[in-house]
Amino acid sequence: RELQVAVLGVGMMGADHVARLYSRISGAQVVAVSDAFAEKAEQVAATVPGCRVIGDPLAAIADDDVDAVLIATPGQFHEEQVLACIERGKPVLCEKPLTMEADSSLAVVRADDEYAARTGRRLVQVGFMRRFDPEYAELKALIDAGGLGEPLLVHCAHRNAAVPPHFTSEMMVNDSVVHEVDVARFLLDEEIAAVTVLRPKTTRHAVAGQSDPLLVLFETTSGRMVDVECFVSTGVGYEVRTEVVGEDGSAMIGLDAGLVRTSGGSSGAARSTGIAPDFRQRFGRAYDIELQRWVDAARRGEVDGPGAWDGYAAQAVCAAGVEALRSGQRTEVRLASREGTPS
Ligand code: ISE
Repeated sequence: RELQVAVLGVGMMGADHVARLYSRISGAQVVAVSDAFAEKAEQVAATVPGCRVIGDPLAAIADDDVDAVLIATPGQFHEEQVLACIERGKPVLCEKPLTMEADSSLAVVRADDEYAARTGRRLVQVGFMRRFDPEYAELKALIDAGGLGEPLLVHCAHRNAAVPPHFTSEMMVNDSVVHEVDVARFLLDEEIAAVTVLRPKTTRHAVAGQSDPLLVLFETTSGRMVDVECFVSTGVGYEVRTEVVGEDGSAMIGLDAGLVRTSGGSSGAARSTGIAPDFRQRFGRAYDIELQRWVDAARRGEVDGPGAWDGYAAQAVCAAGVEALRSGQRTEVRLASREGTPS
């Protein structure tokens, strides 16, 4: 039968996923939604025929009609909800963060391991959608085919037009740079061993009291380096660029070079391309591919994307990143042993 999905949390991301599952993903049906704001849940449920509102997210996970769960609730609820999915043996796609701290993420890794040891099947996928973006996938394939020779450096830019007033520099690390953490681990196929965070001169558009932009440096276990410019109040648009520099060449993605338009005017002729306003446009295709593959894999009893370990490793690097931001010092990442956790 089609995969019967419950979506927990139908704010911006969750509502976007409900619409996606309903209109663009095959083999799945949204049968239940849950949200702390009952009115919001009713509103979203009304857009999908046959979709029920189940107020209590744990009851939605336990419901007999629900085969799989997509979690898009605020991060502090993820731990309890993901663990409940594992307990019920239900595949779960959890938006990042997997949980709020590295320790609790490690507990999820161990629970998923324990389930896999018993049943031969894993359940947890983390919503690092960039891995499904066609440009990132092409870059990864190029690296894996040896097209750049040995990769040595990665340069990243991650810019947002604006962020809400509660968005702190810690959140820049935990919510924004976390994507580059996953990209670096994905592209280079190794762990990040140390993090340094520098605070360049701050824009006058920064959230009061915060450092924006930040420059973040990752060192991998084999000594490669990844620099990340994270700038969340550019006033421009959503710009995500990644350039990998190898021994035998370099490759860059994220130039937004879709449609190139020429125009005239009093200030002179120009050639321009568009810039996505936010991640829903820039990574729309990535989300579609991510969800289609999640649904297909769940129906086969598999996970086909970043798993619990990737969620844990990202949390461990971000924890070191927040420490580095506060201290100004190079900070080593504390990572547990991966015993019993195959890649
Ligand atoms: C948000 O949570 C994301 O995941 C976006 O990709 C990122 O660009 C943004 O800064 C975060 O707030």
